[in-house]
Amino acid sequence: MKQILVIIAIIACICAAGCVSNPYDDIDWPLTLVGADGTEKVMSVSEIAALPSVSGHGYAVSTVGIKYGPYNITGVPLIELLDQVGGVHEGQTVHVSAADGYLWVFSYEQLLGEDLLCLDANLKEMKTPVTMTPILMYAADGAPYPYDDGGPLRVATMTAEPDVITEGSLWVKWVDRIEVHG
Ligand SMILES: Nc1nc2c(c(=O)[nH]1)N[C@H]1C(S)=C(S)[C@@H](COP(=O)(O)O)O[C@H]1N2
Ligand SMILES: [Mo]
Repeated sequence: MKQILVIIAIIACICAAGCVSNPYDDIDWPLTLVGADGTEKVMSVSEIAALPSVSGHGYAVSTVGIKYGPYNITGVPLIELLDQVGGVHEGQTVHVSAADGYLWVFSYEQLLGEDLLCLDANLKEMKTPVTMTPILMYAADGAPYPYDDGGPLRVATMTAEPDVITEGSLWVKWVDRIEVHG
């Protein structure tokens, strides 16, 4: 009798493990990374979600007013993601693009969080710079970032402190290619 219970318990564990699926496994969205020397690496959303991640505040203003957030956002810092293809160094730029043709170019300094515009609640430029990190976001408020909002992969400028509003134009939607130039 005991042996039967043990066998049932083992089968139950195997089934439970198979049922706890990763929400990113089903997302078919290949991202191509291109290094400065032309090295290409294609990554899936679940591979990106398995890299060391950071979380913080995400809040942005679009051309039509404040639109994003405040969210609690999660992603991989762009500077760390690009270590997959040889890294980014001083003097190089990073081109982030999407299938609709949108392209945003970040300088090396911006990837380190410098030279990025930050606004206060009244949309006035903040004189004291805050810590800002450009990330490739894949989750907001604990859930995969939805396609209709620009997911599954969107650039976001994450801040450590709340109530800092960043520029929506940097929040590239539907990111499918990131290239290091120079
Ligand atoms: N792929 C893509 N990302 C994009 C844009 C775009 O046209 N295409 N517009 C940018 C600009 S200028 C702003 S203000 C915000 C607007 O996002 P929304 O269209 O979701 O309001 O997304 C940014 N990211
Ligand atoms: Mo915009």
